[in-house]
Amino acid sequence: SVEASIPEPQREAWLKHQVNGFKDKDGFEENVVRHVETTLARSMFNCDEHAAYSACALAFRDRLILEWNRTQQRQTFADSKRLYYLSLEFLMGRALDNAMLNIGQKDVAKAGLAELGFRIEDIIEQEHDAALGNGGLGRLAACFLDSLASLNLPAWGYGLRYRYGIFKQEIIDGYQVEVPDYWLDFNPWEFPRHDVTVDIQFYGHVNRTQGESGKTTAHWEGGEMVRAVAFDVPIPGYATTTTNNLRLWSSKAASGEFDFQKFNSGDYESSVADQQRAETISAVLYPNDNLDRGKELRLKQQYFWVAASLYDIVRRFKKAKRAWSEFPEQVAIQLNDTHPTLAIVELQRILVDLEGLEWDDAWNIVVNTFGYTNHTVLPEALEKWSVGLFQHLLPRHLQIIYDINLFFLQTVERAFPNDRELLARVSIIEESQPKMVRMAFLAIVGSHKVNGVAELHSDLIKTTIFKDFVSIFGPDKFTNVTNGITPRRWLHQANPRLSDLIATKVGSYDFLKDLTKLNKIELSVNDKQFRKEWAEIKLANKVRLAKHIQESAGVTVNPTSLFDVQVKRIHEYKRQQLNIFGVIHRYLTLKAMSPEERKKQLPRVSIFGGKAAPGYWMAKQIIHLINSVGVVVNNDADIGDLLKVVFLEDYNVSKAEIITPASDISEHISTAGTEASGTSNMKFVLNGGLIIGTCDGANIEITREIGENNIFLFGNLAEDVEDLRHAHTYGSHTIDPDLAKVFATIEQGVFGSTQDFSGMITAVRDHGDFYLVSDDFHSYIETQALVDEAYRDQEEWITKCITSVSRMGFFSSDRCINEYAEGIWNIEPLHVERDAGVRKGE
Ligand code: B1H
Ligand code: IMP
Repeated sequence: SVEASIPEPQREAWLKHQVNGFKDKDGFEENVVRHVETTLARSMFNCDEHAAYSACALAFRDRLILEWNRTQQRQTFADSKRLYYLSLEFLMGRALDNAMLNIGQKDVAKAGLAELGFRIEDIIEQEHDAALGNGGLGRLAACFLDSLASLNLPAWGYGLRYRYGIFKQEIIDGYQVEVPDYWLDFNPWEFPRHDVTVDIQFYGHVNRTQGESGKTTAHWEGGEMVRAVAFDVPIPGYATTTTNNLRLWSSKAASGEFDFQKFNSGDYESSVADQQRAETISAVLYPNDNLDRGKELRLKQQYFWVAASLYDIVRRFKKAKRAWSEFPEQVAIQLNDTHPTLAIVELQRILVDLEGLEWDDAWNIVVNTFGYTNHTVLPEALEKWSVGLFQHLLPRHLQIIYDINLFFLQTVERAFPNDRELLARVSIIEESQPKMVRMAFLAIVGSHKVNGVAELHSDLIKTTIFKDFVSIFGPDKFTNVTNGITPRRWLHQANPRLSDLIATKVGSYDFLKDLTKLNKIELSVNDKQFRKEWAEIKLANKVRLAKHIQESAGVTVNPTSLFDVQVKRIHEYKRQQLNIFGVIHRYLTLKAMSPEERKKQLPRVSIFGGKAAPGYWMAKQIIHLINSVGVVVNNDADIGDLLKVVFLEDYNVSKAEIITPASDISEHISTAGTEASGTSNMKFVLNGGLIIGTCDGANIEITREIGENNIFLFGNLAEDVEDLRHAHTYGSHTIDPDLAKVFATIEQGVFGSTQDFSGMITAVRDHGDFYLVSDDFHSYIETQALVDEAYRDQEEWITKCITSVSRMGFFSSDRCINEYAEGIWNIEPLHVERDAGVRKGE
């Protein structure tokens, strides 16, 4: 048994004093009061809501860590294969509500807090979001952790513990202003492991020695060391005791002789400066979504995190004293985009340089261990690092990359003799000025599976950016795993009333574990009472959002208007500019009507939200235009409630939990072929909203599942984009006449300074309209008119919503994780039942 790993003489004492978490309301209250009075050193006389939150979180943390320990012990004991998910981003949001719901103790906490004088909603609101991510990629990683634990899969996440997460966005005079997000003041959800540290080397040089056998070994020497310290975040599964681990690394100075000498020689300041320099590595999340800027510090972050994680993974593997050849049977490592691609090189280095394996044996292990997920085809997001920077920062890794490339190109040459162009196209080293390392190519060569994140995207990578690699490795290396979302957070937690209503029809909450069970509600689509409650819940969610809009943006909106929502990172490819141009068109149309005619129009609230990367000028212009249009439209007496334009500041996970359940229609309108998947599209439909979108990413599969009648598709298709762009550049590009009127209005200064918005207009009119805004404008406007028409028929609209929700089962991240587990990782669930030992493979 697990207990047998405690030495016999001490076992009794340890087992006798085993701690258990609270079991009921009384136990919960006792825990909270104890934490208030001892851990927080407060009393009932000065326990404010934040202290109550802290104590409540600590009470839950105690429970989590006990289950965490049991899970880890059993996983260690069972010695089964584990998955390690390497991601530079984990956009977790708040933890308390999620922990209460997953453990199944929210009612207990609610009652307990009430007796202590607090409303649970107010307590939940106290928590600062854990925002260690930019957008979809980071949130996907968070959904995956929830599913991995809920499915009892042995898995760890590895990431960086940024001191500053994604910046807080303030809107001042219509402009985005970035404010640092210092979130670690009080974080009860992490456990510092000051005993789990790894020293990470940078810079230096490579020496070679020759052993007796004549074999040469490379030694990476000199340079500087930075220490990685582990912080563990417990991840509770839903309705299971499995509690997995997210290990985040924090950087600090490695106490070396060097520092000590400086210190002794009186150079105190510079020794402190070294300290700060080391801490800089994990100081801040790079705030770019779908953009690679090639900064040295970013490469340092990547190596620091990857090297610490691999050290930890290899250490754990070595504990079981197995042969190295068994490594891929014990360890699966998934690369969340190319950000952790150095892990491939680092594992090869560990095996060859430190463990003395032959190159080919090591390489076999490496390739069978790694899987790589591609999340984007946008050229500006594909990572490349200059050879010079590599040489400087990671000299040994550069050599290994060159060797990997050499052996790879040799196999290509054998299979496709005399095709020099092919060799140049697929080389991991781009022969440009300066030479660059192409990280995606390295990731493909070093992994056994490469996947895209939605069907269209997976097809596109096979036919465009990775086409040659399909010929080289064959099509089986490439696969699709369509993204998913966790229904625990995105339905049960964000929309509890809808979840409860669904449960009455499904007969239980089983749909939260098997989302395909949602299909049972389709039987009730004509049930009057059910429809009435459905509509009431949507309205209540809209009232709640209207209140939030009033408080945060100072705009009064009528909750019975159609709520039209586009919330996501601001990016030209996501086309918020198309949306706001459409809003201006609507405004002009309303203005041109007679008062009588206006009265017949359907009131709409256009809600925007999202952050622009701080250096992304065009994205910031888009935010400014949205706000400027809002000022004019919202104060136009002719318009009244017919149109309101709102920009919600600081869109994040906890705000998404308020916004998502309140939408009638949401916009997923990227230029076809640019949005790899999108995941908010799934969240909106799951919450009973419809979507307007292009034939892009997961929209296509959503359409297939819910039916064409339940979605508003428009615009050009991915297959036509290239020709259209070509025509813009080499043929004539006539702007859609309605769009031209919108431009003219902006240029007249109706929304303020014309200069501010000129870039957005010229991009479309004069610079080739790369994102096809004009090409899709007419179709967009027409389709928005269809949305109005459909919304007028509320009965039919509700039917569409219920039908859509009932068919969303496919988009659970549980389905998605099961596909990875079977098709890529080859891992199995490990049931954790307290006091009942381990059951494998159920
Ligand atoms: C996605 C990114 C991304 N794709 C580079 N790529 C980054 C690229 O910091 N960087 O350098 C950060 C993020 N993010 C998104 O991934 C896609 O755009 C979405 O379509 C997709 O749904 C999501 C999850 O797969
Ligand atoms: P690691 O795998 O050494 O990083 O340990 C992670 C966690 O697994 C520990 O904190 C323990 O909870 C558990 N664990 C590690 N080694 C053992 C063991 O020998 N027996 C039981 N549990 C273990």
